Amino acid sequence: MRIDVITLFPELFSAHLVHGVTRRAFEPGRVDVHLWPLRDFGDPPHARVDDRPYGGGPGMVLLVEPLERALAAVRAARAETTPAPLVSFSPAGTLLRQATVARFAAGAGAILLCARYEGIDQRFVDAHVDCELSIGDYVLSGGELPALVLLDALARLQPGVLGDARSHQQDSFSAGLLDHPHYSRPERLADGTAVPEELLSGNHAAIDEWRRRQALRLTAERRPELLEAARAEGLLAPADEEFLASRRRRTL
Ligand code: 4GY
Repeated sequence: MRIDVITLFPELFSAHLVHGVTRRAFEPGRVDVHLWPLRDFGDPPHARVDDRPYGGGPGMVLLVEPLERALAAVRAARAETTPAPLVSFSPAGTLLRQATVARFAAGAGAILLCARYEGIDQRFVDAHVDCELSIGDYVLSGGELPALVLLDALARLQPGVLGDARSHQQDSFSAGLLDHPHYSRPERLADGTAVPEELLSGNHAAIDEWRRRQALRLTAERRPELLEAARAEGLLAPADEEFLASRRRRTL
């Protein structure tokens, strides 16, 4: 898959592309990331990409024409049959969820537009942006971090990127539930706190059951709306419902 990124700060991406387990996703033949410095498409003589907002007020707005030149260059370089979606990031976008990430991972790629300042001239958004995404209810100073969030979530879904194919079938959300807690050595800390005994039994069925129940418990406690969605999607087995019902009886 090919991802093109239009940004005023391409250097913000390089560390992420070369470090960590996700680095392998960005090796040849996997997620092919192309960075397009928006400044290269700015208006002469000083490569201007922004100007003051009509109506007044603080800050600057990204200009339509540099954005259209950058987009045309990207579209030409992609030589697409079906045009990739142009994605921008703002708190006004649709909340990014694992299901959306999975849809992107199954597709042929995207063009990510990272805004800065007060945002993009709305005429460019209306004419060209296919999808606005939000990564949460807080205000950032640019679209680069949200683009990196999407890239990271996409990277770890690429076949062969996580060492063990099971690790993303079992993680949060793929089962519609939060992940169970994890423990490693030592079995007992200096202060006496121990690893749950179910995990030390060597009985894989008992371990799986304990982990499933922990995932159900954590999701019920922290994110009841996710549990409701998992139920509506038919992701809860009769044994899950029995466990949840027994917990409800205990807490009454
Ligand atoms: N939250 N989720 C977010 C954001 C800031 C456009 C420049 C967010 O996705 N993006 O806070 N973006 C951007 C918005 C102008 C600053």
